Amino acid sequence: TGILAGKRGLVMGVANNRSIAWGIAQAARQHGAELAFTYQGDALKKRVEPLAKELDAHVVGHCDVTDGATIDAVFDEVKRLWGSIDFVIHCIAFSDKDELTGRYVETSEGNFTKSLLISCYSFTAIAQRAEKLMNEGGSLLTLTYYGAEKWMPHYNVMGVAKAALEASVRYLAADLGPKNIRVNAISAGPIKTLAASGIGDFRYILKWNEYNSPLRRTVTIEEVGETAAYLVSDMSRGMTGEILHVDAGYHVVG
Ligand code: 0WD
Repeated sequence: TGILAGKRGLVMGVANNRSIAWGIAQAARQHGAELAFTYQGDALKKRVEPLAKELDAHVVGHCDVTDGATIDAVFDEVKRLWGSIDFVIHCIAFSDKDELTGRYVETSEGNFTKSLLISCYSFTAIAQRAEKLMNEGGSLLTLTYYGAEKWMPHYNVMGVAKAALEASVRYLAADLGPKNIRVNAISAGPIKTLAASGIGDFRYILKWNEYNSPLRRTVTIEEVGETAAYLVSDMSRGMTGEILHVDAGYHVVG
């Protein structure tokens, strides 16, 4: 039972038990979904396997989104396992840490290209594979941040990548809508994760959100998870191309 009973979904981007992807996976499982996980490299495999076990989830293999063959491989494995898929959760982003501090204007061409490839194009690359396994419709979900809409200190090239990611949510929604495949994003408030620890002055950003957001606090991966469960469930079946803020309301004041 639950709003996701009978639904099967792939979760990409679990690094550890602080990952937003993990909060989403837990909520999706609580609401009845059957899950599969990918991991990036052997180091994360050791972390992802026990977490997957906790949720009776499958582990469908290594996926580094800079290598399209590994994306094909995990979707082939999903096809072999389930035949079709109902939702995909994309929680993947990257920038060289050295460029998440100081000025955006210093961004190198190499890091710009790599950041956009991993943080933005990968969602489209995944949509291409998912579409083939979503004959009954489906739901694709990605994670973004307010730095896409407004300048934020140190977010730099990630802000530019997230702006492109948000635009791609709209283009993908238009392309895939006729097949009843919905495409949405959650714009999450700052949460202390491995990826966030690479952003300069992150603790200050957390404090700033605590003092200034309407709810006077930051959000948790559980809260992002619950909203994600809704967005990949039929309860949100009339929504696509949407960027939903789960940020304690910060976007209305920031
Ligand atoms: O405050 C935050 N933490 C927010 C995060 C606020 C708003 C949005 N987000 C976004 C992030 O930008 C990202 O898109 O949420 C998503 C998930 O991030 P997270 O949960 O904050 O971070 P983390 O637990 O580190 O997971 C991101 C993972 C990687 O972990 P590490 O830290 O090892 O880079 O993205 C994956 C990887 O598992 N990843 C890749 N996966 C496949 N191929 C690749 C890649 N090339 N690069 C990174």
